[in-house]
Amino acid sequence: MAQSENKVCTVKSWQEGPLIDESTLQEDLTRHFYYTLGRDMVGESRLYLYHALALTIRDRLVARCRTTRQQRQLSPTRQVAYLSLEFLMGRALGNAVLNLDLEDNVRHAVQEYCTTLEEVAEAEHDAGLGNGGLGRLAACFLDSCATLGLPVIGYGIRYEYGMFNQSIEQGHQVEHPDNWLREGHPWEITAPENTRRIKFFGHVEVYQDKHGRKHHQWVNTQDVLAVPYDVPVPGYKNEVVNTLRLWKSEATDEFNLSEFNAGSYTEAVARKNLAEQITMVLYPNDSSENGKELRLRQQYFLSSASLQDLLANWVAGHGEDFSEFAQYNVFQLNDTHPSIAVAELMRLLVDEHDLDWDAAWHITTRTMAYTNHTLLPEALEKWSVSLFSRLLPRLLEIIYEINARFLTEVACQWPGDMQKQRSMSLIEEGAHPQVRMAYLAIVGSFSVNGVAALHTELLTGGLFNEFYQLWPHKFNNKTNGVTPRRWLAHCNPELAKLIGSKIGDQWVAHFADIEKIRRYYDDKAFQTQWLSVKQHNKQKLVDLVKEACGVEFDVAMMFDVQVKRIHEYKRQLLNILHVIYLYERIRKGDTANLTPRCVLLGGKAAPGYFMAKLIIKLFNNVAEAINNDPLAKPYLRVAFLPNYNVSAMEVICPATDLSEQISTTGKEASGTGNMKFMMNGAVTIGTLDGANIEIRDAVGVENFFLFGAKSDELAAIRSTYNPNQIIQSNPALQEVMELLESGHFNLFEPGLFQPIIDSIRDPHDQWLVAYDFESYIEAQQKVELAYQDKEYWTRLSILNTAASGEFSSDRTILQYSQEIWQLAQQ
Ligand code: 26V
Repeated sequence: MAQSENKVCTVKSWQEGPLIDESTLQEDLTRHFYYTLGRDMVGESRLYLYHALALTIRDRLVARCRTTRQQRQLSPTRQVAYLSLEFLMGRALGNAVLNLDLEDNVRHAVQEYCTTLEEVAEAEHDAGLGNGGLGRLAACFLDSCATLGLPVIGYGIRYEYGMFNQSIEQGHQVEHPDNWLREGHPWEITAPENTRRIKFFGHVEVYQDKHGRKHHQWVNTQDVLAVPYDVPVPGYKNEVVNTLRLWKSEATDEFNLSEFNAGSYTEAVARKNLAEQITMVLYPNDSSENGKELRLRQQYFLSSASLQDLLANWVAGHGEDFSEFAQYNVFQLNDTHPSIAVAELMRLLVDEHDLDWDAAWHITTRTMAYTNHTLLPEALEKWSVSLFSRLLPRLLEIIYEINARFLTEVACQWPGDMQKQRSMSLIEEGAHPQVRMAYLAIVGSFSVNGVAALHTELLTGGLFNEFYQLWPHKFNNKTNGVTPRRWLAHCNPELAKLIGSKIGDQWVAHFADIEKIRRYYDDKAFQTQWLSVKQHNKQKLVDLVKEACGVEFDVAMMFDVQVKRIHEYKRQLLNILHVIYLYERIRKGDTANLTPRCVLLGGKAAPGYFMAKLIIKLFNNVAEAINNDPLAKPYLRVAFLPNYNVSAMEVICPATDLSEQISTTGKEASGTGNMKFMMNGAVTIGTLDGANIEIRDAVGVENFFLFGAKSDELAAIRSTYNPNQIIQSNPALQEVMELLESGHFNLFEPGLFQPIIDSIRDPHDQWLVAYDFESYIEAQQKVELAYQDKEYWTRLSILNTAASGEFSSDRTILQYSQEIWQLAQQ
């Protein structure tokens, strides 16, 4: 043996690592700029300075991440893996600077480069690894878990291309790829030593061991590697840094080599592409994408890699003894997207770790917890049995076995009721049988939760009622929340400072404290300051709208905003009808009581969603007509902000006066934009849907502009719904429809909006646009009056922020922690 191999390694341990604190920040920035990145011109692009600063901050995150890990290893407790196909993180720099309390140092350091923190931060691409609410919720949850010091690790996919970028051309949405990694992603650190191997295709062989026990071997598979990239998640001023582990797919080496040696170079390269395809692109939330094989591959890839990761860690610490595994691990499934994890955990425990079925099922059903995020039938995932049997043959066998045992339980509960067995089966029968993923998630989990009170009621009373009857104890509600760090402290620093001047800064980490600001809602001087902050924020949005849309907004007018994914149930169409109604009034000279307003709409339509795209086009055509009409200018300005994303919302929500939350009752599971607006002092006009109900209760019914049908009236309304009659009997709506139908907004494109007109007039219109029009207009008129009284409106605004305490994701996560995860109190 060589001499050197006997030597004890004397490399410094982590405790003795180089000094990393505020005092060395300036030096580190310079070092990264000059040496890591090899730059020397101070005037060089902001991008390099951003990278140097990100690396400087990352050093500090890495140090804390290590300490966090070390401390947890010293006293192990139960930990949570949050499994999600989406993490909509947005930008990381500003958030890290805030949470590490480095703002003053960083501002000082970048001054040397003749620029500002804000300018440098603009160089960062949004990490847009999510569609909307569900993905952003996962990001807010990670922030809250780290802030509360909870041992929670996020597991997701490192998509090469995130949510598509949207531009507007001739009023139409055009999609562009989001190549967010092109200029590098300085926050991530890869851990190739933790690479996992994922199986696809192949077949299952059964053999008996010498004790007569049956074993299943999934063989002849085509394997793909999962390589982890770790992104640090800092808690707010508490030294904790958690991890978000994102998996990238890569081809295995031997796979390439064997084909290569057989002379099939091109085939080998093609297969490499196939493997790398898995994490290439985030699927848009689009029912036309349902059933796509690549999406199922992504789901299994994430689930298998993450579970293998956790099991490998367990085995490293405990060997093959899984008796205490369930005591130390929880898996939270973010919707059904990772629900194949239920079957995969069974496979890993039974096939790869030799547990018997019952022991494995005991562990699975004590570690899995499922969150539902939608009641829309088209969003409930089903996968064809034939696809499953080809792509994941062993998983299908396991699902059948779970189902057989489950149906025995159903038969015990409802003896002789075959219909029950059919309706609750994990397999939907028919010409093309399907696996019902939500049912798999429910059967395999100890907890099933909805995301707002009404949503959970509708789940237990409707969609999942049979399961609720069988296992009422599994079901619970966890009303969503958003992180007050990003959605108030970071995005609205002026308001944060004003709040701080009155009630101190405790609220940033203890958001229930925000209620203390209520004391000042009648204080004139405070109101003046509040209003002045709002005006500043509005000016920033004016600049953004001018630059992005070429439309002049005016801070003196009311800012009326609806930003969210474009979907019929969210009823951007109702908003447009109101805009047309206002325009009609202006054209008729009926402007006596009209409050001047700027209407802003933003959001992406799924690329295959025809109606959503047509709604964008209609809004843009209406905007064009209004903005070019000098009559309208003093009263109404209308703009569609292209490419709505997390960073845009950081400018939009602090500047908004009126928050539009106008979905058809029963359709929006919770909503979270509603909470961001509320925190920033916007007043809501909304239906009794999702978390709007709780928002209205919190702020007081007199401080919320309610309209629309109630959820318990819907069945009766739908059964006799006659939109044409409603239109006929409502002169305002009649005029709006006439203007729309006259082709006024599509002079050169006859018939363009016919599908929209037809949908409003359709007695089967699920979204009840015509039904709610009248009450919407009435509520808008109340808004106008309220806004005209500046003092009254400012009071409303203060009251909204003051009442937003319960919509912090810290509250939500504490509830998950205590009621589902049962984590030790930190
Ligand atoms: C479905 C699909 C199907 C095709 C492939 C891609 C894809 C991606 C996502 C989805 C389901 C999305 C469900 C969802 O986003 N729900 C939203 O969750 C928010 C957080 O709980 C909630 O505030 C919103 O009300 C709810 O719509």
